Amino acid sequence: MQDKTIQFSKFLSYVLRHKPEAIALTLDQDGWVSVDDLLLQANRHGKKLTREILEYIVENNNKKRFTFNTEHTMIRAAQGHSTQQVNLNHISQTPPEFLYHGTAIRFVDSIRQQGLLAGNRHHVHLSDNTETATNVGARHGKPIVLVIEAQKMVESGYLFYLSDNHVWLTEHVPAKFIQP
Ligand code: HQG
Repeated sequence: MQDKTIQFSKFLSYVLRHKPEAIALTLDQDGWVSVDDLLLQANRHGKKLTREILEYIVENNNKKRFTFNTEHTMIRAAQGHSTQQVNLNHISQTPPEFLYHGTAIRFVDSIRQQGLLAGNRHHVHLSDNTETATNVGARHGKPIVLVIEAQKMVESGYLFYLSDNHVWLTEHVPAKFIQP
């Protein structure tokens, strides 16, 4: 099951975050799509995805990347969208005093100049613990964890959101809120 689910999980990230149109899916503004439609279109496009595999992935995905509604009739990606179809209506939340952003050492000079940019994603992703941030940074190279003065950002009017899977999101982190 494991290998197969990693492949399906990547496929789900692709269609639920980035390119729903690749399998003729339309997501609603909050990222939801009906499970029936997803299974139908996936299978029409050659992916032998079943309800059972979907249940397994949503439950066991290491980062809880996908969420069902309570009836398990709808599914969405918790965060990480780039498709213009979605504009997640996250409720803004008060973050802890500090949040952490893991990145690769080679990006630091640019980040210190421009601040943290969302890039292709809709938001900058932050963690409430350094361990997660280190793992996120290590995806890009030798990791370094930047400390973000989240509370000071709030005092300056910046908004923060918490995704279904506990990733802190904000649109931009100006360099002055990144600790030296
Ligand atoms: C960097 C994974 C230069 C930024 C993880 C990062 C996370 C800059 C990279 C989620 C910059 C973007 C997001 C600037 C930002 N100059 N580099 N001004 N501003 N960067 O993958 O935060 O597996 O888009 O530091 O667990 O690494 O997708 O963002 O290194 O939660 O579920 O540009 O992705 O989750 O890389 O990761 P990414 P990220 P999933």
